[in-house]
Amino acid sequence: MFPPGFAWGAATSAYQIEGGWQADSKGPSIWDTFCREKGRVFDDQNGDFACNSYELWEKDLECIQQLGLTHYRLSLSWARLLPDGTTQHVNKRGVQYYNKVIDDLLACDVLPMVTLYHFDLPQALQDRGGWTSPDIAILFDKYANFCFQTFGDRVKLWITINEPYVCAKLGHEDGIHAPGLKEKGTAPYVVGHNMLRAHAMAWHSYSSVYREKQGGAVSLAINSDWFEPLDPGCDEDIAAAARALAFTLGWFAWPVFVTGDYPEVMKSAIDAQSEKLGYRGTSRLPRFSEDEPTILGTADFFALNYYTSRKVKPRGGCEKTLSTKSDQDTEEVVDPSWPISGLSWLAVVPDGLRKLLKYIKDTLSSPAVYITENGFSQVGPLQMKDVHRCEFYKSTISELSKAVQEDGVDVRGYFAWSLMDNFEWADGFSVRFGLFHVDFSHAELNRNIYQSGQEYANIISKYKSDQRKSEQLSKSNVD
Ligand code: PNW
Repeated sequence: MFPPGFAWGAATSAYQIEGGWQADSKGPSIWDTFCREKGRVFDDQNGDFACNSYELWEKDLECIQQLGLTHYRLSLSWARLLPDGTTQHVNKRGVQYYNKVIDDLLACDVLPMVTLYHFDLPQALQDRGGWTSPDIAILFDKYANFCFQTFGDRVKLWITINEPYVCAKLGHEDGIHAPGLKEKGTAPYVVGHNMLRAHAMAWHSYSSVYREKQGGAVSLAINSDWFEPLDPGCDEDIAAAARALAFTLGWFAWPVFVTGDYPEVMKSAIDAQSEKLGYRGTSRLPRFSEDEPTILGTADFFALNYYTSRKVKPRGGCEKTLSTKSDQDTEEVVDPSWPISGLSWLAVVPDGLRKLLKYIKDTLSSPAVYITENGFSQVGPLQMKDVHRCEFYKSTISELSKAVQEDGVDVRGYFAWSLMDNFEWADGFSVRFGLFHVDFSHAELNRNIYQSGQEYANIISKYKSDQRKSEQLSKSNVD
C-alpha cells in the first residue's frame, strides 16, 4: 500500500529526551529557564534529566531497532552545540554526542532526519530579544550553516524549524510555552515572520553552499489541524473553516509554497480587526522585504505535523481585545463522535489526516510530503496493553494508505510521535506519547515497548516483507 523507499520513523526532540542540561558545558535554553519559574509546568517538573538520552543513547538505539524503523527524527540542542548561541564558541562535546548518534544510526541502516530548532532557543539569544528580534534570522542562519557543515555529509533530511505556529502562539501569546510571553495579537506575528525569514535564509544557504555536494533536502515542519465547517451547508461556517486553515497551515505554507506572502484572508482579517479595535500604527502582520532572500520556494518537501481536527463556525466578532484568536474570529468544536485521547485537545480523527493531505495536494501544487509527527497520548493509570493507541495507529496508517492509493498524495514517510515517553512541555511527564514506556521512577530509566509500539513494529515489518516479495517478483519477471 506504500511506495518503495517509504520512510517509517519515530520522532523526538532534544529538550524532551536528552537531560544533561548542564553536562559538558551545554548552555542554558529558554526551557531551562522557563521550567525554573514556579507554576509554569505540571508539578513544576523540568527536563533536567528527562529520558537522559545524553547518557543513554544506546538504549534509544535499541528501541529504534526493535521497531525496525527505517528513519529516526531527532532535534539538535542549539545551546548544547553553541552554548551562547553563536558560532564564536563551539562545544566539542556536543558535536561529539550528535556525531555518535548519527553514526550509530547509519551503522544500523537507519536514516536520520534532523531538526535544527525544536522550541529550545539558547537563553543567551533570548536575552538579546529572541525570536522577536530581526537579528535572530542571521544568528539562526549561522547556526544552520554550522550544522550543515558539521553533519551534512551524513544527514540528508533537514527540518529547520519545528512548528513555528506553536512557538509564535503558545510561546509569545498564550505564554504557556517558553519564553512565556503574553503579547497578544502582536508578538506572535513578529515571531512567525522572523521564523520564516530564518528558515528561508537557512534554505538559501543550503542551496547555494551545500546542496550540490551533500544532496539533501530541507524544509520546515508545519503543524495544522484539519478544519471543516460545522454546518457544511452554511456559508459562514465554510468561510470560518477556511479562515482557521489560513491562520494555521496558511500562515506558514502560503509564504513558502504558494505566493511568498501571507494568505489574503489573514492579511485582511488582521487589518480589519486592528481598525475595529482602534489599533493605530503599521500593520501587526509584518510584510516581507524585497531586499531579503525570497521566501517562496524555500522547501524541498512538505513536513506536516498532524494531531487532530476541529469543526468550525464564526465567533461573531465579539472579541474586545487584540489577539490572533480575535483576528481569526472562529469557534472550534470537537465532534462528539470523535474519541478523546488522554489530552483534552487531542480528539482522534484519523480521516482528518487524509482530508488535510488532499487539501495540501490540491492547494500547494502536489508537494512531496512527510508526516513528521502524529501520535496519541496516554494520561492517568499506566496501560502497557494500550488497545486504544493500537487502534489509533492502525486506523491512521490505513487512512494514510488511502491518501496515497486513492487520492494520489505523494507521501514519502510517516514519523510517529514519539519514540518513547518524554517531557511533554507544560504537561511535564504526566502525558505519555511514547511507543516505549519510560520508567521515570527509577534511575535506570528503562524503556519497555507498549502494545502500540509492537503494533507499529508489525506494520513496518509487514511493509518490509511485502516490499521484498514484490522486488523478487519483478526480478523473476525480468529473468
Ligand atoms: C508538538 N497544543 O507540539 C511538538 O512538536 C512535540 O514536541 C510535542 O511533544 C507534540 O506536539 C505533542 O504535543 C505541540 O497545545 C504542543 O496544541 C502543543 C500543542 C500542539 C502541538
